[in-house]
Amino acid sequence: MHAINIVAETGWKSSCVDETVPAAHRQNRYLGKKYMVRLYYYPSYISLFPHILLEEMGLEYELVFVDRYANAHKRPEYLELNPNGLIPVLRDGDLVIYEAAAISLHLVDRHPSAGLAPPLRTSERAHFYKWMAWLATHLHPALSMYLHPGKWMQETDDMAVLRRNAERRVGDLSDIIDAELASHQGPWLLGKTYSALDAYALTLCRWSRRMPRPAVQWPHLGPYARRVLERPAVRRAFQQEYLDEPWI
Ligand SMILES: N[C@@H](CCC(=O)N[C@@H](CS)C(=O)NCC(=O)O)C(=O)O
Repeated sequence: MHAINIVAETGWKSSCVDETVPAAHRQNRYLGKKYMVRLYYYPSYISLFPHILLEEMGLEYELVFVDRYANAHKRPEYLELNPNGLIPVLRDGDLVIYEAAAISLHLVDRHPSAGLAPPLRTSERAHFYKWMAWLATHLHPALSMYLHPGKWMQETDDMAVLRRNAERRVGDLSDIIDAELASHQGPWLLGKTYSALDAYALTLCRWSRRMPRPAVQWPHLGPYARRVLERPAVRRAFQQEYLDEPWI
């Protein structure tokens, strides 16, 4: 049976000060029932990617809201889970794992019947790994630099330069995905097969929505992102995170 509980770690609730997050996140209560799988998330962060996969897989899981603006992700109890102090973390039984791409690869391997990755030892699987690495090492960091230049630069002028360069880089990378989609004309990044990659790509497309040229403006990337967004599992994840429209 598919069940989801959105919980807030009790120890973190007292210092919750974020006004930008819907109150519903704060009203969620830890229900006391221990689920096998827990995803520590913050709305619209890269945790949205494994969140979509959990919905696609129909697993029983808990979402644990990490109050980023109360610095819950920098507290010792969270740093024990992820010493980088970054969201997300997945707990799966005794396993605690961070890095969204690694979490997702673990989930697709653990639940092969969900069919969110091509069969092992095939060329398609190799391309799946290639795109997973590409999204994690090219598009994801370029968007992070555009959205959070202050993580890398101290001076305002330097931040502006970084942002301009990151914007150009996101544009070049979007051209690459757009060309890939144009080349095979399939509905999904791998062509005919919907996979975990599509959840990753959609999450990153969403991050570009306020850029001068958002992903939806590319001729193939735009319709592709809208197609991913139409999937019921994706809609459920967006709704569970109370994400505002425009979604992409
Ligand atoms: N490479 C990491 C990146 C994780 C990451 O940067 N998370 C951001 C949100 S998308 C975060 O936790 N930011 C909070 C902070 O930097 O304090 C992954 O894919 O999991």
